[in-house]
Amino acid sequence: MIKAVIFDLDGVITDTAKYHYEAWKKIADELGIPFDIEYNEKLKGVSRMESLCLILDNGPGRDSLTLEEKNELCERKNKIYKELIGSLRPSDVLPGINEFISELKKNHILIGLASVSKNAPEILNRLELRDSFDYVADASTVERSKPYPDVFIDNLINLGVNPGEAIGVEDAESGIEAIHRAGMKAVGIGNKKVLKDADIILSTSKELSFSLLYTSLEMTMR
Ligand code: B16
Ligand code: MG
Repeated sequence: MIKAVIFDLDGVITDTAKYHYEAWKKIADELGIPFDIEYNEKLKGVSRMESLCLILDNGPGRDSLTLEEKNELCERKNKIYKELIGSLRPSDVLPGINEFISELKKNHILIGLASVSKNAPEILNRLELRDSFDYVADASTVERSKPYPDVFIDNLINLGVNPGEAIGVEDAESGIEAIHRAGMKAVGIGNKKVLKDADIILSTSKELSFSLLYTSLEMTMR
């Protein structure tokens, strides 16, 4: 039986994934390291520092800079990113998300948020969405980023549901792995090749509906 739906933030609730990419692209260009949208898929859902290390892996390697230099680049990326999210407003919630959340509430389904971003609280405030979630797990409640399952497990514990009663919604390969490692079913939104391991793959958030989850996943859940 479905009792909870746990959402990723960046790239599912709002399109901040494109801002992460834009900010990292500036840093990669400065460093003279090749970086494109395809390589960016690896960065989705992983922590800020690990994102930088993945970019360095495509160039001189993650050990080519000192920790101090890496921290400085991470801070600079975050400054660029914060400028980009500064104009976020409620109309930037992706299509179909508000309707899907209302439908879940009508069906008494608990709603969680699983983001590893330190900027998650600010984004939720800007979107005026904080009160829509029964529980929010972010970088302040868990340390390890996706593909570790921690951010989803933290939700399960605080929402009081079993993994077999919850569904995770993600746009990142690392996020689908994290959902499965938490023992939950996964809905992927976006690139079918990248999200191939998800239990259901949708092209856009507009396609999300409770009846779709119910008919496609309920029978397979404990
Ligand atoms: P920050 P999510 C993740 O958020 C992003 O997908 C990932 O690109 C980013 O590096 C990570 O948060 C850390 O974000 O630099 O803002 O702390 O997808 O888990 O909502
Ligand atoms: Mg995401």
